[in-house]
Amino acid sequence: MKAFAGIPLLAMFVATACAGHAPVNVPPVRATVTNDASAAIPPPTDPAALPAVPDGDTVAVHLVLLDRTVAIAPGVRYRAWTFNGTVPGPVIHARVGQTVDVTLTNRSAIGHSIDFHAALVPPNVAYQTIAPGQTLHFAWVARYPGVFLYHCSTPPVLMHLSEGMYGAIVVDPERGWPHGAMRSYVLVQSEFYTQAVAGRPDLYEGNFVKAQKALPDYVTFNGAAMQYATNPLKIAVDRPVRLFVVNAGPSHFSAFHVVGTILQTAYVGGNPANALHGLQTMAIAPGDGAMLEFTVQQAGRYPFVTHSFGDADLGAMGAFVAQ
Ligand SMILES: [Cu+2]
Repeated sequence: MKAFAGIPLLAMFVATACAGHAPVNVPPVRATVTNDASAAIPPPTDPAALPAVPDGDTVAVHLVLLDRTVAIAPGVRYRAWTFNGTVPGPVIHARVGQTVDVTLTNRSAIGHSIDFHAALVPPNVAYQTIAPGQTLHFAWVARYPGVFLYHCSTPPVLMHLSEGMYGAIVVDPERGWPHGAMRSYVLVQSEFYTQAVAGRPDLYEGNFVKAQKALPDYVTFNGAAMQYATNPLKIAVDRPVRLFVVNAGPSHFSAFHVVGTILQTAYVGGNPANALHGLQTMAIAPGDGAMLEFTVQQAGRYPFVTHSFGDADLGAMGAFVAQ
């Protein structure tokens, strides 16, 4: 060891073992809980739009847990548990190397939590359940690029997911995506398991037995059945399109397919290291995401579906219109 005099053996081992992986000097994640729920509710955002990555080293994420009635299909209102009042919750956008500074405030009726699939943290510290009236704060550093799910992980997780507690977090590679900037859309696929609220013909609530059997009444993109079949997303001829797709489940796989085109590049997990080429359909597991690129050569209407067609029939169907 004489040649390495002055370098502690353990530090050498750690540096060698971790080469090419997560950095060695990661500070421990600490969480604080305060008895204060006075935080303002951030305004709703377009669920299909990817917001800009904030400048600087820190992405401040403010999420307020709220019980809200949301529209999940035409004429169907659903009593949901939400992040910031919408299902899915807001799209979060960060870049590798940035610190994601999370403030979670519980203004709902029961305990909830948040689990970021993009984070490397001890779940018992960061993903702890907070009671109504409390605020949780913790921060983590984005280490891996990709398209990730975030969700409430309070037991039973199946119930909190089926009630609507999920969203997408996109982490850009440090030097941006391969193939440069493109028109982008975010799509979160998810299932709803419902039963009518007694005496309220247009109002529904969750049905846990249906959720356990994975027999949904609706399967949606961005929380509302068929919404993009009615109001298609605009794309342009000969201009590449980038989709950030998250499957929130809770239980069904997505077989994501755009009719009339081929996915030129598909990135498993949304990580540029996991590139596939020339796909007809991308399999996206519950709790996973993908980044997909395609280009159309002619004006027209290009439907997108999950090719698990039972689920498409329940609402997981939309369209792009190219001009
Ligand atoms: Cu919850």
